[in-house]
Amino acid sequence: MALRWTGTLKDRDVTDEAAWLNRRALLAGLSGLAVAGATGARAADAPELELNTWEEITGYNNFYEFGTGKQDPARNAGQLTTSPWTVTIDGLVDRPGDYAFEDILSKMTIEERIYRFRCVEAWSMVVPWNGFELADLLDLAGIRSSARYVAFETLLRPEEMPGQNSRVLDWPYVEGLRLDEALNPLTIMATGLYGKDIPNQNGAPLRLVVPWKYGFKSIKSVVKITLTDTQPPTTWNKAGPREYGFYSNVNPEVDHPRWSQATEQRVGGGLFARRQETLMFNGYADEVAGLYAGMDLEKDF
Ligand SMILES: Nc1nc2c(c(=O)[nH]1)N[C@H]1C(S)=C(S)[C@@H](COP(=O)(O)O)O[C@H]1N2
Ligand SMILES: [Mo]
Repeated sequence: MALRWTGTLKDRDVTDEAAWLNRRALLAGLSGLAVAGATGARAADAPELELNTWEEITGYNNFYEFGTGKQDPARNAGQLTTSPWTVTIDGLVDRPGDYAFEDILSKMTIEERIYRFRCVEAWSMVVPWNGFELADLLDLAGIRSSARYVAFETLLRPEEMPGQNSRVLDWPYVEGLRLDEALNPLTIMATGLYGKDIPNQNGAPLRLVVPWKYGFKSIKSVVKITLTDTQPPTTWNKAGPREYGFYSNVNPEVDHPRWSQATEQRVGGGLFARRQETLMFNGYADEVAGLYAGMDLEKDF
């Protein structure tokens, strides 16, 4: 793909946002390049995704470890120490162990992925992530044939994450995917935004991004990944099992018990901007609908 970066991000690859946007504008003019990915996902029919700005993406966040307000993460996450950082990969893998973030980076291919992002609260953005496929990281550890699910865990460090001193959620934040969801090429671990290192409020130094699921599945600041044979518990499902299912696929036809999921408000669209229609699987049905063939998506919400 024309928009692909190979190798890890070096200083020389980091451009300022303005230069980056100019490059994008140029490439967008070439048509069909707006969504770059291993699968060439949606390249033909979604060329006009309009990126949210750096300020929007890094100034309006959910990261309850730093407070429940949308501006709290940007205000409070600066104190988080993200280096050194280790990701423990264990469970049903051939090479369990502690993987240093820098070692992981040196082995991964960093790509740009422009994805729609849809929070269960019915706001949305379009985000230019940099990162690598989760499948490549799991390959490092060697997936055993008995593995069926992948469990993720966020850092637990209340000294630096003030929200963890409140009982608003069960800490550490945990999430999970079925193995085939985890291995889908759309599923990435993001390490950057707009070609820069991912800011703390967005989940530094690495966070999951699963673009066809509600945002809370995309767990931030991951320190542990465990391959299992049983469905792992997930934080929002524990907090409200009737409201937040394990799958949490974006679905305009299955409402949240307290609000409609048929439409969404784009962040930054302005107070009077029209709401836009929410797309099945957040617009990625061609790539992922097959994962759920035969399932009742109202029951397995
Ligand atoms: N560890 C952790 N991960 C998290 C959250 C959180 O509170 N803690 N919030 C989730 C929710 S609800 C959303 S919508 C996204 C927000 O990601 P963003 O701030 O990068 O837009 O992060 C998800 N990942
Ligand atoms: Mo969310």
